[in-house]
Parts: sequence; structure tokens; C-alpha cells
Amino acid sequence: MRRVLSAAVNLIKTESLIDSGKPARVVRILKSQTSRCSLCGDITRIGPRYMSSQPKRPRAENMTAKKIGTHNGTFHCDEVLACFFLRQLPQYKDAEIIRTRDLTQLAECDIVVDVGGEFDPKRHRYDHHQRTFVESFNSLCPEKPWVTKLSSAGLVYMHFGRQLLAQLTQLREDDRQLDVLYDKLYENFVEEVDAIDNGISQYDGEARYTVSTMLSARVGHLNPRWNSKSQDTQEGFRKAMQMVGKEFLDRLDFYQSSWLPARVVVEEAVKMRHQVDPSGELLLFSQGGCPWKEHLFALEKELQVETPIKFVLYPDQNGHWRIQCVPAGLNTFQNRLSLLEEWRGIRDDALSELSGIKGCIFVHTGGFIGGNKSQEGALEMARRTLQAAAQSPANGSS
Ligand SMILES: *[C@@H]1O[C@H](CO)[C@@H](O)[C@H](O)[C@H]1NC(C)=O
Ligand SMILES: *[C@@H]1O[C@H](CO)[C@@H](O)[C@H](O)[C@H]1NC(C)=O
Ligand SMILES: CC(=O)N[C@H]1CO[C@H](CO)[C@@H](O)[C@@H]1O
Repeated sequence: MRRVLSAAVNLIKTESLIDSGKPARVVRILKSQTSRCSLCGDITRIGPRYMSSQPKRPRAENMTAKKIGTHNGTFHCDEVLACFFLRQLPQYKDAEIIRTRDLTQLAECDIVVDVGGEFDPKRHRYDHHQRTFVESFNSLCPEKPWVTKLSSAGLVYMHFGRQLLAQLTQLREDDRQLDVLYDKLYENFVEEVDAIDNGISQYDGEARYTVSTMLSARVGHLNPRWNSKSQDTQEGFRKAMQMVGKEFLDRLDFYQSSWLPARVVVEEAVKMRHQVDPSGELLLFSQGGCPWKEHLFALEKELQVETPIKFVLYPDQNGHWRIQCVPAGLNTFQNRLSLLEEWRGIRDDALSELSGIKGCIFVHTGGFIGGNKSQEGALEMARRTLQAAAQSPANGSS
């Protein structure tokens, strides 16, 4: 089965998607892609060299085939991604992509993205270039926090994202996990594309250095060079769609198979926290470390944790125990409570002697992480820091 699959995948030149560790779900995604041959099948006016072995159906043979309209000429990451998203949906999986600025042709399309000067979801018109367009995720959907102006990628994601993820993950559209992924993929994939397309800087002032390898830039580089003989963009557009599609699917797989399962672990630990320490301020991940920070912040809100959690404990690869401080926020190096000041930068026996806790390995000079050879030792380091902070609240917090 794998041989058949990889042969089929070779056909669309995405063989690198397959590696031995891929879970069944991604294989399923790949299979559905290959049978559809979505990324090279029927974009308009692509020469026969780039066609799959399946001959393209002439349109007359299927009058119900849908049409996705977008602009021609130079392409950008946002409409490429929007087209990729749409082609993953059952209603557009066989759709032809019509790239034109001709309004008569666009009017015949079932859905139009990034061109046409209209935003009207009821008629499936999703342009963001008109002066009147000022929408962000937050303005259209007030329970969401993102205020970045939308591009055609964000617009299509907003309207079809749940259906898209349900299609790609086999989760139900009303599954809470799907909701979490929907937010995550906007924040960590699509929002960047929206911002760059709309020319929104990441921060004020001059950047210290240039990031030139992000997805939008790489899509840009697939356009013809200014001085190349052929200015044809069809092949580049096709490649770009394949590239953004692969990256989106990889990212979705990562968030679904690696990041999301950590949520259950963190939730379990939050619920059990009073059994680790009566303060409820310590979490224990007995199976080892996992991506816990974001989940912890989200779950504290969701589960209405009254006293903020200060430390997490988990075994490292050597079977020793780590004690890590919970930061004050997601994007800060400040901690809610740092390990005792006098322990910082001290190691092994010297630290054990100083603390009176056996088996100490280290406390980082930054005070945000420490180690002990045993779970009890790590727990003791956390408890002693909590006690010291209770006696003198200013102590330790930094
Ligand atoms: C024609 O296209 C529609 C919509 O894409 C699809 O559901 C249907 O199966 C197609 N019919 C044939 C004969 O290919
Ligand atoms: C875009 O399409 C229009 C109408 O279909 C055509 O007149 C124009 O030359 C095309 N522009 C480019 C850059 O391909
Ligand atoms: C306080 C405490 O339990 N410290 C432990 C740290 O790790 C060493 C090695 O396992 C133990 O011997 C200590 O008891």
C-alpha cells in the first residue's frame, strides 16, 4: 500500500511528505490529495508537461464543475493559500482555478478571492483590496482576539476554516479540539500571511535584521524574474500552491499530533495539582516534559484556577527531575516566581550543602530552571521557594 501511495505521491512531486513516522491521518490526507491530484490537476492553461497521468476532464463533460476566480499576473501567498484551502473542501475539490482580472469571467465564478473589489460572503466574494474593506478576524468575529487586517487567506480561513480542518483531521466541526486547532492555525500560520499581504509591520522601528525566508517571501520568489523571457505565472502559481499546501498540512499535523495531545496531559496535571502539593501551585508531568506553557495559560482560564501555578516538575531524559518556573506571560522571560536567589548559578554538592536538599544538580543563573536527581528533591526545591516567597513576598519574584 505504501508503495502504491508513494508512487502516486511521486506523481505530484510531494514525496517528501511521506516519512516513516507519519500517522495514519496524514496518509489519509495524502491519499485524498493524490486521488484528487488537486495541486496540479486542473489549474487553467497549464501545459501538458505538468499534467498528472490522469487526463483532465474537458469541462463540457461536467457542467457542474465549480470555478474559483482569482487575479492573474504576479501571485502572492494569500490567494495561493486561499485557493489551496478551497480545493481541500468537497464542494471545490474539482474546481477549476480561473486566474484573470476580467470582470465578466470573474462573474461566472462560483467563488472569487483576492480580486473583484467585493467582500460579500453570501455571494462568495472575498476581496480585501477595496478602500471600504477594514475587516479583521476580531471585527467579523468579536470573540476572537486578532485585529490584523485580513487578506484573502484570512477571509477564506475565517469562513471555511472549520470545515477545512474537519475535512483534514476527521474531527467533527463542533469538537472542542477542532476549535483549539482553528485558533492555533490562524495565529501561527494564516495571520502572518494576512499581515504581510496588507503591509503591516511586526513592530515599530527598524528591524535589527531581515527575515527573508518566510512563506510569503518564498511564494514571491516563485514569480517570474523581472528580466526572464517568459512572464508566464501559471507554473509558478501551481508550485506555490503545492508548497503552501504542504507546509500547511505539515503544520496542522504537528499541532494535531504533537502540540494538542499535550493539552490533555496539562489538563490532567492541573486537575491533580492539589495531590502534588496542597498549595496547588505545582504541576507534575510524570511522563516527561511536553509543550505545556500555552496550554497552561489557556487551561488556568478555562478551569478557573484561582492561585496561579508557579512551577512544573518533570523527569528529563536521564531520569533526573527538572523544576521549571511558569513565566509571567507567554512572551516574557519573567517568572511568576523564580527559584531562590541564593541557589542560582550553584551546582551539585555545593548546592545540596547550601540548600540542605540532597541530590541537587543545578539552578540556572536566571533562576527559571533547576534539577535534582529525584522527584522528591525537585519537589522540595519548589516547596522551599514557595515557603520563602510566602514569608517575604518580594523575595524570589523576578
Ligand atoms: C461533476 O462535478 C461535481 C461537483 O464537483 C461532482 O460532484 C460530480 O461527481 C461530477 N460528475 C462527474 C460525472 O464527474
Ligand atoms: C490578466 O488577464 C487579463 C484578462 O484576462 C489580460 O488582459 C491581462 O493581459 C492579463 N495580465 C497578465 C499580467 O497576465
Ligand atoms: C530532598 C530530596 O529528596 N533530594 C533528593 C535529590 O535526589 C537525590 C538522588 O536521587 C536523592 O538522594 C535526594 O534525596
